[in-house]
Amino acid sequence: MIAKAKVVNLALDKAVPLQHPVKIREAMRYSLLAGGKRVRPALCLAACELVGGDEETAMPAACAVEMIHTMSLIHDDLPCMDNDDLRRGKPTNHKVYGEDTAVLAGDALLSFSFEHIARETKGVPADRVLRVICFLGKAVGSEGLVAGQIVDIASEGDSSVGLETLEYVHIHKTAALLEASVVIGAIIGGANEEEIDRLGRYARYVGLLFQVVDDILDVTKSSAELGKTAGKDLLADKATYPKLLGLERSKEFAQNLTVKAKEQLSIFDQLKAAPLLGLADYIANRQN
Ligand code: GRG
Repeated sequence: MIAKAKVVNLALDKAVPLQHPVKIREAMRYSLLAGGKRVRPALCLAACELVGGDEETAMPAACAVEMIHTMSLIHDDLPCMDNDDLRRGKPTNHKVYGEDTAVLAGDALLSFSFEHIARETKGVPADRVLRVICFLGKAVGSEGLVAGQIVDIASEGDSSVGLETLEYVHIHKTAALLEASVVIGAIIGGANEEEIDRLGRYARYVGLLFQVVDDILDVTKSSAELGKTAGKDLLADKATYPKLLGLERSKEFAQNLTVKAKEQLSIFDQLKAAPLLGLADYIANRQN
């Protein structure tokens, strides 16, 4: 993860140089280079390498998924959405550059991500690049991230939200981009249909796992902090797995998802699949 994050950071820095008009480029770079675990690019590169491709070929696509992830965070933090002041330990984009520029920085990152794949992916047949662009577009738009976000907004404060809606939100808001990251890496690397299918299912399990772990961490972290602070219930108006299933069953669910994710990789050489197997464990055991 650390090695992959380093090369991805260098590639992102190079992909979005500071140029005229400086204000928008600064705002794009501010959020893009603000840290972050780089899970999505790491998944993209690892999937490409697993099916026999090399890191360099998938790097433009890996950068693109991080650009899309970053723009979704910029927009998610806006006053009209979650209205957050901090992201990745720094003031949010709109707090630094203003709402107008933050909206535009998100828009610019989104459109540039597709341009970057189309322009910079080298040595891959054009039909594969086209498939990558289609898959990614679908994962981000109103059948993917945007669908998850709109259903999430609509369910805010609704105490009748159940497991089905919760899963819909997570599959679209989080798993869709993780799935796209893995699948486009695999397509670029020359995977066959069964490999693409297995890797897609692996990523959907990992995506859901990501959110279940997030919900568990919210509970365990906020209760650990309760002793120190007045501690308000951070999850008061939001459906979460611990709320709907209880903490213990949520932990069991997370364990099952980890097992299922790893099972999808059984068709691959286990040594070559080690990075993706490890990534599933990393996400299951992460502490932030
Ligand atoms: C995509 C066109 C378009 C618009 C955006 C606002 C929005 C629509 C969607 C919200 C998407 C969102 C914020 C999903 C949550 C994703 C998530 C799990 C974020 C945290 O990811 P980490 O932990 O973060 O990988 P770092 O900072 O490590 O990258």
